[in-house]
Amino acid sequence: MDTGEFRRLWNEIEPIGRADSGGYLRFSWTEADLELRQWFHTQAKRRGLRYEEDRNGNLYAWWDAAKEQVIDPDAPHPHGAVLTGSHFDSVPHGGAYDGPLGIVSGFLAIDALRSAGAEPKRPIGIAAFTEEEGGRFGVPCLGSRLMTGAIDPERARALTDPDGTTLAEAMNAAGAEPDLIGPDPERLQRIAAFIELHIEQGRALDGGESPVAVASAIWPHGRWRVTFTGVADHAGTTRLPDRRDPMLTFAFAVLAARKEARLAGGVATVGRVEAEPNATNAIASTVTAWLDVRAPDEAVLSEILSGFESKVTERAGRDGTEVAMSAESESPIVEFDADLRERVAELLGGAPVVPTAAGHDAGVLSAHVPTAMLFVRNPTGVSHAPGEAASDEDCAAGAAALAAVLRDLAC
Ligand code: HGY
Ligand code: MN
Ligand code: MN
Ligand code: MN
Repeated sequence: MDTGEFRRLWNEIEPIGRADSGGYLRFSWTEADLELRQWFHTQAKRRGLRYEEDRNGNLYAWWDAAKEQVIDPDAPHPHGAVLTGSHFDSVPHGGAYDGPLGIVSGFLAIDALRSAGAEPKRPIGIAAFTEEEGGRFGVPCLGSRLMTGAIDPERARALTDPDGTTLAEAMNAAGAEPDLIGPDPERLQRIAAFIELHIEQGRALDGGESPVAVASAIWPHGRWRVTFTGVADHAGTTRLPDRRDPMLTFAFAVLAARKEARLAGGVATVGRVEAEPNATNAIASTVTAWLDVRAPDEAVLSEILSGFESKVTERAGRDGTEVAMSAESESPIVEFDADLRERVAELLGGAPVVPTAAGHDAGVLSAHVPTAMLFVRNPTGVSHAPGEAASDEDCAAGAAALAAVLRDLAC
């Protein structure tokens, strides 16, 4: 594939939602998201693809088969579509490629298949899933979780963004219908395979021969809200022994998370924190922090969590504070479909097969549909930050690899 083709399409979305930091503010149901949705619609129309929005705000562009044929009668969904795609939304000041690369590559792959005269025997679709990062409402992969029934729609509607706006309010303001959100088993039943192309989020491919890898697994992971409660008081006149300062327990907790993760062999991060009343000259009354923990297996994940909880609870006792922990989202380990993974890796000339510690809609869908992922080389290894990178050549190679996979599975 010509790198110019990639660049021309990429240039169309590159400015949307870009901040002065060089990173992106593309949160679901905001102006930037609506602009990206419109762009998706335009791309579908431009190619004569059938555009569709599902009950959960996920978008699709379908290249329907002239006459659907059963390719593999033993496959779980013999008449189903081959779906590709990813997400538009970003974390605050996230990179350009995380998500949108998979959607742009879907359109480029369909263009390449058409230029080559390929004809689908089953529908090929491109999806744009909503709120994959949980960057606005806290729960990652919200669009795919709703679709697969992995989250209660009532709970989803009530999720709030940092300004206190609920998902229901945000959808209403954007002209969408929050009353309709929820499981969509019939749609899921019509998908035979899902292939998500994504920027690689570490340096697994840097310095190697291949610009593209195939995913083997996703580490189990989750997000927990940790609330530290103490007593607000004067920063000058309150004697140290009289304080019940939740900031102290919080500080200990950040170090404990790191230590437990290091000892057990996983990773833990506190990347977001809010303090009340948030005054320089007052001891805080409450500190709320969000803990992100990931590990190569479920046993290591629970070891980190239980170690963290017991150390922090013990420390809270000494600080005269209270600590409460609640899971906001949990994502079990994902082992991608072995047959599909081998088929894809072989088709791509023995592409490297690597695990990842990042979550994806592909992970959520993999519990229902044979799923595979392609990763495009990232020379900086940075992600969820403006330094995320990929060369145009590697992006074009990724789209060509995706085209080969779609052709193999659907044509
Ligand atoms: O891995 C993540 O943080 C998100 O689910 N993409
Ligand atoms: Mn991400
Ligand atoms: Mn992503
Ligand atoms: Mn005063």
